[in-house]
Amino acid sequence: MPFQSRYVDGVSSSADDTMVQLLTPEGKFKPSASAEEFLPYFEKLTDADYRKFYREMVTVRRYDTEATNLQRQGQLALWVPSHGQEGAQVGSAFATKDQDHIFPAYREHAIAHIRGVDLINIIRQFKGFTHGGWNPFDPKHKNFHIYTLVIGSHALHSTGYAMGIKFDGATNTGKPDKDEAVIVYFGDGATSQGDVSEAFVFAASYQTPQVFFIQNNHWAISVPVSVQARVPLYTRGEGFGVPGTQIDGNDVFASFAVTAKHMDDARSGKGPSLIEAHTYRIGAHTSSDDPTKYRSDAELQDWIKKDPIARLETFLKASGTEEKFFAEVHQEAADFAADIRRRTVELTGLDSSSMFDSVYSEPHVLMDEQRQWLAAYDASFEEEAQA
Ligand SMILES: Cc1ncc(C[n+]2csc(CCOP(=O)(O)OP(=O)(O)O)c2C)c(N)n1
Ligand SMILES: [Mg+2]
Repeated sequence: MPFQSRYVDGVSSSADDTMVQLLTPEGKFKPSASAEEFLPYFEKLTDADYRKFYREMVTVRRYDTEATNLQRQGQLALWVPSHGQEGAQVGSAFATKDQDHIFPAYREHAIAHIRGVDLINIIRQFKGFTHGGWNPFDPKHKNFHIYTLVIGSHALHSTGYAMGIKFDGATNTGKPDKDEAVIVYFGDGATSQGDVSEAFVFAASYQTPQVFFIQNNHWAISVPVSVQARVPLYTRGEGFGVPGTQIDGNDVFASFAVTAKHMDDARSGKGPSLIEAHTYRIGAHTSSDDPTKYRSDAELQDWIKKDPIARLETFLKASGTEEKFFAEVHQEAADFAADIRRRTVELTGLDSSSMFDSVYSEPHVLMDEQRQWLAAYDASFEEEAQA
């Protein structure tokens, strides 16, 4: 008899009853039984932290809308929207410490912002005006590594980096404020890549200080998660020796509390672990995709009801936050987006010879030859024009 997929409805499912949730989709604070071990982390948060989470989610969603519009207006070659995934991203990013290293895929705009990366850098990338990196070309500015579009490959990079941290003795030193760990973000589809399985093997063998954070947004372009996985993804690591927790990824509190504990465990020598955050990509896969071709409106509407921002807003209002706060946050977000728009239009491209600059860390004879060849080639057009 074929093994029955536990992603039951063939398209999206659903969560196990072990899923950790603190804030219900209706915005009620009602921790699930499975949340108990994570509650001490939530209890460290203050009202100011709740508002900070809200501000970040609203700001990055507004930024994402602006970037989508800029792409449609011909300013960007491509855009990868993050709309809907702000709860998973904001909660987990606030659970990292400055000394931790983050390995993103390509949709982690909120995480970049929380780490202090100026978001014009992401725009620059999707405008094709960089060879990678941030501020403007540093591949690990704020310990936020480069966006990686080769699906799953950065799982191996992150595990290699975490092995390095361990060999350097920079983790589990007994000084929690100094101990380093790694967190790597990838999607449900990426779990089908061999690189991710290999990363699990090495992480378990070397007991690396790291967390694998899967944003299960239920689709890998047009392929549903039920095709990628016959078992819930949080159990995918078990056979490798990488234990996992499943969370409601649209619950920013669950994302914070669970990631904080997993990262603390990683920093204190308890080895690698995995988090599967159930969330949903509300927009298209990228600006080149049309999701109406493969998913139903009913499914989309169902997930819109679970929106991470709306539920925190309900919670904040019920706990006495004044209207003025929400109005201010939305105004700030609009100003932020307007500033991004202005700076996007002002960005200038790179000189084509810059492609040779970052291939090797030191001058290289082959790069010099190719640079000269390109210069002569470019000059030949000028000669042609004058002839
Ligand atoms: C190695 C590789 N194969 C295929 C692709 C094409 N591709 C780009 S995104 C994507 C789907 C990824 O889905 P998932 O990991 O769930 O991440 P999501 O985009 O949903 O956040 C694919 C197949 C690629 N970029 N790299
Ligand atoms: Mg996906």
